[in-house]
Amino acid sequence: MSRVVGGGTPVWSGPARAAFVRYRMGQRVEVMELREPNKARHLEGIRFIWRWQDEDGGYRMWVRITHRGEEPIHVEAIDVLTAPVPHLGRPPQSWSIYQNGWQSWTPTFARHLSNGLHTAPETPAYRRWHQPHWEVGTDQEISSEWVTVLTTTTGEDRASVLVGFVSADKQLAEIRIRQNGAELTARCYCDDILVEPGGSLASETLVVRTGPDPLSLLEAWADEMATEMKARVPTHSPTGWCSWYTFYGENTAGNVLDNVQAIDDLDLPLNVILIDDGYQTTIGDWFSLNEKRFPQGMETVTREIQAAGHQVGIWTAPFGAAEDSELFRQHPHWFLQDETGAPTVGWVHWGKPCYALDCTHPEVLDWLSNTFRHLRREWGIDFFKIDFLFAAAVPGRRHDATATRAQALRRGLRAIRQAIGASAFLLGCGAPLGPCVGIVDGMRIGPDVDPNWYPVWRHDLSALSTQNALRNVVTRAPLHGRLWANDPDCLLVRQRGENLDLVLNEVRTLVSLVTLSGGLSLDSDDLTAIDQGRLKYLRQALPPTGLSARPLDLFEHELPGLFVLPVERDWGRWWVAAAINWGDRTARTTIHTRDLGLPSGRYHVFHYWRRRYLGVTDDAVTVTRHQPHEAAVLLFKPTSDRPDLLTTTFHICQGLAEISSYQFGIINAKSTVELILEKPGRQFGRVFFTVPAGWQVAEAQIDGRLQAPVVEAPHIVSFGLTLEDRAAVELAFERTAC
Ligand code: 9PG
Repeated sequence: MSRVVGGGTPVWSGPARAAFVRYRMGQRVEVMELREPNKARHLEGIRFIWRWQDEDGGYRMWVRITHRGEEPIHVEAIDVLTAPVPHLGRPPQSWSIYQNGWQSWTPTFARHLSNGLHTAPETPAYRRWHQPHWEVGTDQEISSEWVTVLTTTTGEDRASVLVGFVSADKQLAEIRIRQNGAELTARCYCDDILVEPGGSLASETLVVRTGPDPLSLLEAWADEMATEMKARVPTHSPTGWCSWYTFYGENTAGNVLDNVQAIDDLDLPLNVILIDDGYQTTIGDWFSLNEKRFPQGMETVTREIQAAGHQVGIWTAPFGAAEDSELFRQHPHWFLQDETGAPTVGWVHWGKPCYALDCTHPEVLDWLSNTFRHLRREWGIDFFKIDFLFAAAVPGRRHDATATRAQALRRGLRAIRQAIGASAFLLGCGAPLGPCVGIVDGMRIGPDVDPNWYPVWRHDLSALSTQNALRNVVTRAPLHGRLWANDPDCLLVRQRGENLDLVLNEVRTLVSLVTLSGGLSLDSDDLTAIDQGRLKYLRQALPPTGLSARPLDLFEHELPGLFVLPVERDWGRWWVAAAINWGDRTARTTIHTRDLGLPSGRYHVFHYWRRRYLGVTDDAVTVTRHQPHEAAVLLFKPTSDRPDLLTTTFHICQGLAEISSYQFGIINAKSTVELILEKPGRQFGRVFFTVPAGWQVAEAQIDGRLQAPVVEAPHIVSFGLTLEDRAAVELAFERTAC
């Protein structure tokens, strides 16, 4: 059987592990079994080889088929590895398993085996949206797309194993776990593609890695996939405004331009103006505008947005066409077909069936090129949100019988990327994750946010709801900055009322987790009517830092409660930790510094949203009255024996985004701290300083004007200031007379 040696590599020997290739020759189904690595087997002129490389801390493997026979074959699937699950030293009941969803909106979490199987709604519509193999019917296996990590619960002897594909451009691939955790299969779906004599086929590349910490394994896997797939990671996470979550498809040119005006009046650092779903007459006819809403055409609108200094973004769902579209009427042969030859429904868009385009058809690729070239050149679009991408990868009969669904999707994506050029930003949405790596710049990683915390009209983990959106923001955080920039979906900060049912704590949680995740930062409020008291939350989220927090208890809780951003600057080191109360009751939450990954030592603790200094700890801190759905954002900063900056309230990351310069000086009994804060717009906030025993503030100047400190607690002072683009804070401290 298999075992993990000293937390090291699993040892599989003899018949315990194998690879399988399932294919069809005529009507005959064959299963080729490969038990010996690196040794070819031949059958009817077809050569099969299971490549296997031992690597430091694991393995790398793939299967290759070379067809030198006479008769064409159809390949159904390649199991790159079937093996007993490695022993992790503890019984399977105590394991937790990462289950990655298929596409952007599919729920993702780590679940304990003892909690049973997570079951998603078994409706045909759900399966079509969220499961890559929706025709196969229900099964009782755990499946995780492209990658999984299995781990024992925390402890000294924690052992974890990652099984994951590091390439994803050839087949859709997943890891399946059967028999209560006893056996696993890493499978590449070849979709019955045709391999002609003379042809060949390779599976995706699988790695197996072991180590103590499951989160680090997942991060390292994402790094490896990024290298293998040449991921595009933008240097800065985009900011912007999106029309969807206020106007919901009823957005007019007037709404959009009024919001552009409001953004400029309020001096908000929101760059991209994203015109979401609703400007077009129907899915597929992207140049046929809804005349009531966009009477002057799109070019006038985009020109005005650009004249105001913004980039223009547009939403499309490029791989489908509604049944009432001209595209479908004129080109019925451009669509995927089912066995009866009828067009395949990709998805149902707000009640309207949309057929799935066949991205292996050259005319479809030409149409995609022309469409996106026009959007880029004539409309002047810089930012493309391409949605419902899974439609290109639904099962169906394709023009090119040698292309898998993953390849079809990738051909469609590549046509779009080539048409818009490397400088435009491409955001995937409703997208099967793997095949998008290397082509998109950004990726929606969760279900839609919503004016409601819990789903209102469909109760499952993929339904529109802020809680569902935030689950994936946290559980898919390891992908950010590695495979692309994560899009956590939009910020909503408007006041509670008709258009928003979130209470203040829930708004703060949305803003906190989105900001700590470091990805795209798009607001979707009607900014022409925004309350000043709410605008401040948006300002504290901007700009995005680009750095993501880590879900430290990802493998302990399906809804992780500790999302921690470690920060290191040449002038200091601190941690911003969101402790999330997902429950519906007020709680008392104790957080141990060792669970945050802090080196042992003494730390100042600051409660960001309550603006309260909680004192010094070398062990734990307790959040009393931790409200339902509240993310308590806590700063941990090492204590020091000299006066120092503690924090600022201008940004949730507390110094990472807004401090552009920090100078410290010490001469004899005097020390000075000089800070420059920089942030667009006008905002009020405070800066906090620690003043250790033996020191006192001698003089403080804000933008050259003397200001007296406010004593917040023993050894903690603060200064209030209005930051308008830039502010200078200069402090002199002196020794107290003993
Ligand atoms: C526009 C929207 C927004 C949003 C996208 C996508 O029917 N549904 O369940 C459903 C779910 C999500 C959804 C649309 C429909 O959202 O994620 O940001 O662009 O399309 O239609």
